[in-house]
Parts: sequence; C-alpha cells; structure tokens
Amino acid sequence: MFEDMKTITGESGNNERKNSRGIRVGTARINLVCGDITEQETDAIVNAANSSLMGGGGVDGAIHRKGGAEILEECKIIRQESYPEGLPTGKAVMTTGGKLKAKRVIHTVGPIWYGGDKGEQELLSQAYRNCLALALENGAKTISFPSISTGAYGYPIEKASLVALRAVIGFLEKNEGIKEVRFVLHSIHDLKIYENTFTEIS
Ligand code: AR6
Repeated sequence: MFEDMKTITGESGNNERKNSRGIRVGTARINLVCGDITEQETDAIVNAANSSLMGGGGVDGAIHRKGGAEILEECKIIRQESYPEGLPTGKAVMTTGGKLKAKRVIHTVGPIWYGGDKGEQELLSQAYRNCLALALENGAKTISFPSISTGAYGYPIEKASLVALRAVIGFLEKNEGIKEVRFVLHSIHDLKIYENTFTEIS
C-alpha cells in the first residue's frame, strides 16, 4: 500500500511552511502541508461547516469571506431544496468556489467532541468519505481538507488525525479517480501531529 514515502523540503517562513510529506495509495497521493485552505488551487476544497450552512468562524468564516456571496447563495438553495432542517453531521454537499482558486467547495459537518462515546469517530470518518465520494462523482481529481472538527468542535487532533488518515486511505484503496488528497494544517504544530500519525500507521 505505501510506496514512495518522502519529505519534500521547500522554503519556510510566515508560519506557512511549504514542506510536504506524502505517500502514494494506489494511483493517488496524500500530501500533508502547512497553510491556508482558502489558498489551495486543488479542484475542490473542503469546508468544516456547521449544519446551518450559513457560515461561522474558523475555516468556514475564512472560506465565505474569501469566496464571496455566491457560496452562501448556493448554500441557501441547498438548505431550501435538500436540507430544510440542516445538513446532518457526516454528510457533504457541494457549491461553487466563488472567488476562490478552487472551483468547488465541499461543505461537510464534522462531529462535536463529547468525549468519544457518542459515535464521534464514525461520524468523522463518514465526513471524510462523503467528501471524497462527492468529489469523485463531480470529476474533482484533487481535493484539500482542513483538519475537520479539531477547532471549535474540540475533537482532539491526535485522535482526529488517525481517523482522517485511515478514512482517506481506506477510500483511496477502494476507489480510483482521485489523484491528490491534500491535508492543509494551519500550524506547524498540527502538521507535526499529522506527520507523526502518518508515520505510525505506515
Ligand atoms: N486553513 C486551514 N485550517 C484552518 C484555517 C484555514 N484558513 N482556519 C482554521 N483552521 P474549525 P471545526 C484549522 O473551528 O472544529 C465554525 O464556526 C483550525 O486551526 O474551523 O470543524 C463552523 O461554522 C482547526 O485545526 O472547524 C462550525 O460551527 C481546523 O482548521 C465549527 O466552526 C478546524 O477548525 C466547526 O468546527
């Protein structure tokens, strides 16, 4: 399963280290980078949204601010037409990327951490898998994820990184068509945690 594991070292500075750690799974590559999800040029980026789809803080706030009003307009239509009571945890929907470099935004709702015995692990895994399935259905070959649920929703990042990487690897082993899955971690600290988890499971 794991071939070609290497670290590519580039410039550093501004807390935006360009280092990228990656592995190949089948015909796809998983890369870990430190950066801002709203700056990624992948076909799709993932929003760690809430079930209202009406915006919020963290990744959600940054995506709506930079992507512009078109994203919220499409979210309103999705709410009216498909999810009048809100997007359930673990599900995913897609909108335009508006003014972002990425043409599409996939909005998902990660679980709030209640201590680990409320199905958080399965719901987080579902969120990643449903985003990847939606990307594939819509022809997106490259996709960037933030670390879903590990900010406002309080999921411990060591645990979340394991769930995230396992979910993505499992999906890529069963499905062909995605070329790159990029995890965009917002700090060197978070990147290191994902890198350690990567090493543990590989
Ligand atoms: N790029 C990449 N990662 C980021 C960025 C960014 N621009 N900004 C923050 N992070 P969060 P959640 C990291 O809170 O935990 C919102 O209000 C951040 O450091 O964005 O799923 C929604 O509306 C953290 O590691 O998402 C929901 O109500 C990770 O992204 C709620 O927060 C996720 O943090 C969702 O909470």
